[in-house]
Amino acid sequence: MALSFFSLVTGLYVLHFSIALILVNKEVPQTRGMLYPRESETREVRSLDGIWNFVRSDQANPTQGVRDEWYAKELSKSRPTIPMPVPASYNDITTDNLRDHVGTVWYDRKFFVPRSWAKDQRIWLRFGSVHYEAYVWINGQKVVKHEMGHLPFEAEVTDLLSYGAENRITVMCDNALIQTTVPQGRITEVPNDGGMTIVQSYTFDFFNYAGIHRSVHLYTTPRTFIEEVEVTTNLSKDATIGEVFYSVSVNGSAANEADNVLHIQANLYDKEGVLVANATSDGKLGGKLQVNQVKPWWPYLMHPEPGYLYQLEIKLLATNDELLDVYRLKVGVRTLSWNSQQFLINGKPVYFRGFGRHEDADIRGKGLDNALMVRDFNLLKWIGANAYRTSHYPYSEESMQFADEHGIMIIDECPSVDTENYSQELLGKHKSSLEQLIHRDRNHPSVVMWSIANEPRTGSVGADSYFELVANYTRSLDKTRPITAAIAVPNTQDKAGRSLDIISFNRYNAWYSNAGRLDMVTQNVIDEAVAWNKRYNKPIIMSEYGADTLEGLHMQPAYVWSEEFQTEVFSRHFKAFDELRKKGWFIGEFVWNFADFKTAQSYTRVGGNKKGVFTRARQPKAAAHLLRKRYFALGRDLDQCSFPEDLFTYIADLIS
Ligand code: GCB
Repeated sequence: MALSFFSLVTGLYVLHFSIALILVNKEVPQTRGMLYPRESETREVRSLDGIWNFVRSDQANPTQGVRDEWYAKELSKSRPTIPMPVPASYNDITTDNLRDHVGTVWYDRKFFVPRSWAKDQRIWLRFGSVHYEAYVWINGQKVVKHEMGHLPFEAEVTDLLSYGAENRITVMCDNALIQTTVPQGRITEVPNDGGMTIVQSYTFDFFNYAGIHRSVHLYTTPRTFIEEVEVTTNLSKDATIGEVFYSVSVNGSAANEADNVLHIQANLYDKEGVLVANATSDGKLGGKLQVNQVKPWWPYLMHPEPGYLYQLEIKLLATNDELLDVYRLKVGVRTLSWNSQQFLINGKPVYFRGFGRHEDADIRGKGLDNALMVRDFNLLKWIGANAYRTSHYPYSEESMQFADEHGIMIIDECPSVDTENYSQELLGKHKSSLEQLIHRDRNHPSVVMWSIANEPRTGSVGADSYFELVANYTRSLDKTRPITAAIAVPNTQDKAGRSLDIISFNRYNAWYSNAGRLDMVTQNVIDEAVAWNKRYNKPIIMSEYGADTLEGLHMQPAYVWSEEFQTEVFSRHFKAFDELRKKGWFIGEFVWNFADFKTAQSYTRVGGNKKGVFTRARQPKAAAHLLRKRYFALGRDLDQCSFPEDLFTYIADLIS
């Protein structure tokens, strides 16, 4: 049978097919350490954020700086520099065409290291994220190289620093995306008016902002220190007793001394700072804390006190009880479970009402911005959302901590978007992106699901084995959370759904299909969700729907791009969702998008993607008010939350 199949296909097809078949499950590097930098009685943290010096390489000669050793001295000695804020994307800072630069750019700055840091401790340099690839030098010495945006990396720099003296850090950042990066892109040489030029293209629909996107820290640890903490939690059936399982790894010489039996003292404090549980570890540096009368972690609007967090204090002690290191982190006690119909938190079925989002803003691009983050969470709560997907890459660690505090559930997505041209190399990078993501985010109670890709080409040859390997790998790293992917191919063509726990689908009825036809939304949404469920017998989420909307454009009757149209498109979807909710397996609705965002230039985008419910400046469009009424109505119906006083505007006492 195989023979006759092969004889029917072309040589190229056979080659592709066999490449797909020989994908193997190779090991990927495992992340170590990388605890979020926090001060304690044994640790100091210093920020290197601020204005750095910046040079762009000649696009036609991206490796010149490495060959000419620009890192060996101040950048300004090699090239004229310009000031560049860190953290920020560099693209929208200047008034020239830096926005569209392809290839490498360089940053440097000087900093002092205090004399006191020379004493018996270790110093680490940590980046929250650099997009896409980073090479780092300290005082001209190579420190670390990291590929993959949106994820942290660090290296020990103890022996490279000058103590009580000035030091220099140099970073080269490369934004080029090719077919084996995550996400994928293409670099081509194209004729322009002056000869030839390098062009970066990609199929995904957001601007490829680049640079040092998140904070840069130096931090100290003792010689022997807490390198990793992993926490999982459990609740008794009646939700009165909580269990916190912790496991710690230690790095340092004391850990290797035969006569030194290191142990952990773990203390758990409630919000008021009262000690509610403590334990001393076994020889494996792990153990369990039991919390009576526990306050579980609940999502926003599912409980009067959402986002309840305890503080876990981990003390590393030597045999003689000498205190070696202390690290503290917040812990939410909750359980997750799922079956072919439902997703449950603390035993209660969840209905997700949320958004796909982007880290995106005017001027700073994808740079970490606390003002924007706090504003966004205020808007999420104002509108009554209980969840968002980190479409289409990991968001800042600070925002994950904020989601924990505020009870916002996260579908945590790796940076694989529009995945195609499956290859062994891509598979390795894709798995690594998930490994780094899970290592970073595994302790966040807000993270309730992993999304292994957005709109992968799951109808293509090889997609089945590729996604089976990616999903199984993800499961091997974390069995406590379900796995999804946001799929856009028709369900009849999809080959990845069988490897997922929850099916998410993206569809733009009345926009990309049947543009303008508001009468062609509701039934299509119902039919497609039913078809996905029939095919896989798994819970279904609509992970994207929406319509581009230019704020201030009004048209009655509704017409594409107007505020009326977006409002109507939402309303037609709501009707479908309510029908689907009755079926028991439809578990969530996510609008695309929370806010307008920047894309590559194209004739389909006016200044970017305008499907936001909020403008890029984070002000509501008309549809935001409608969505708010729905999300709170769902909250009241499903979770007995109360309505905000200003949810309905008084019209007349004739209408109630
Ligand atoms: C999608 C993509 C998202 C796009 C959106 C759109 O399906 O997942 O990244 O921005 O459609 O607006 O086209």
